[in-house]
Amino acid sequence: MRHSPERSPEANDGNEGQHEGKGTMFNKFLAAGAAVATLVTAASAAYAGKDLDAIRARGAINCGVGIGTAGFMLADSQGKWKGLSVDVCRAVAAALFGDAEKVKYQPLTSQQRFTALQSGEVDMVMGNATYTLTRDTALGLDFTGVFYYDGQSFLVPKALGVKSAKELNGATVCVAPGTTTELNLADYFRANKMTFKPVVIEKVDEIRAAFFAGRCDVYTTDASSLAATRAANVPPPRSFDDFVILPEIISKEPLGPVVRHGDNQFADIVRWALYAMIEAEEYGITSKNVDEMLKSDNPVIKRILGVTPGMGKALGVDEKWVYNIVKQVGNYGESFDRNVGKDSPLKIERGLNKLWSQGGLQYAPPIR
Ligand SMILES: N[C@@H](CCC(=O)N[C@@H](CS)C(=O)NCC(=O)O)C(=O)O
Repeated sequence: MRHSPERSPEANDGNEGQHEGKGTMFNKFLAAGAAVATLVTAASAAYAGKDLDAIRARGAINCGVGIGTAGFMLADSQGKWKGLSVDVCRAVAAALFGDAEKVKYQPLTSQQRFTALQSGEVDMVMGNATYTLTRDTALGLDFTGVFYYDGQSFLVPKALGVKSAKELNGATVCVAPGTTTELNLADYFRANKMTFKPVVIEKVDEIRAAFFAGRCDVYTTDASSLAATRAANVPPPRSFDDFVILPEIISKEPLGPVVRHGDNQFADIVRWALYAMIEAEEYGITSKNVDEMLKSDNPVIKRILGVTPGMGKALGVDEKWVYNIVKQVGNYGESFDRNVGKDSPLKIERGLNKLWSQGGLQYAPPIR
């Protein structure tokens, strides 16, 4: 069932079929369109799962996020959640409801996030969760992509005089439980024949407080989170420049949206909402120019924005799903720059998170 609808749309606009005679294109187009319509209807009916039904009936997505990390997930003084991770929840709501505001945020610690997802307390987790085999299988979860390619590092006070992670033998290290961080830390020190004393604290604000109070020499987590901590959480009179992130990146931390096993259609919507943000950046579609782009002659852009219908129907959402995401949330690059990149206090480089076409790893499969 799932295979058939994918095959037919390939013939749709003829822009990759140079080997085919022009005269046959239009007929193929009509035939393919009819086949897609039939198959897509059957597929959507078969895959409308109970999670998606419940979300639709509720009228909002329950999105699990962290406790509070600048640039990624942070509630402002009005209680409005903002950040790159939050924007993925908003993109899913824009695709599903045409309204990025239809999200209820549930702050969760690293220890709570997957249990909350398994129990149905939340529909998806945007808690800077690393995509790993055991989480994807034994925990009964599904990662639907990678919204940020990260890696683990170490934050130390400059006064410690340490220049490399290799100098951390015997250090006291603050770390959160239930994380890949905890496991990598042990592996790294063992591999480098060093010892450490862990200080394990569940809540991120309490970890930061412990670190700044000197209860540990080092704070280790994803480099993105260390950059956020350094930019937003250093208590005066000390400031940003009193701390350094060591140069070693000791792990791969591909951070992804997570859903439960069992509702493939909802997983598809979460997967493609993120891909839509990435694809929009690749085709130069921004929140500022998306209305202009509706008039584009480019068949790819017409299909992405639903001017040529079909993609919304295939996904089981409104044809304007990508338009709504880009208009209300922005494309991936806009969200990155605004929240964690050059237009934010964090000033994180795009690095691995550049588009594939610009030397990075961010790559969306085609919306077609
Ligand atoms: N990516 C790692 C670590 C992610 C993680 O949960 N880190 C926590 C503890 S430092 C965090 O940054 N939470 C952010 C927050 O609660 O705002 C994982 O998936 O295990």
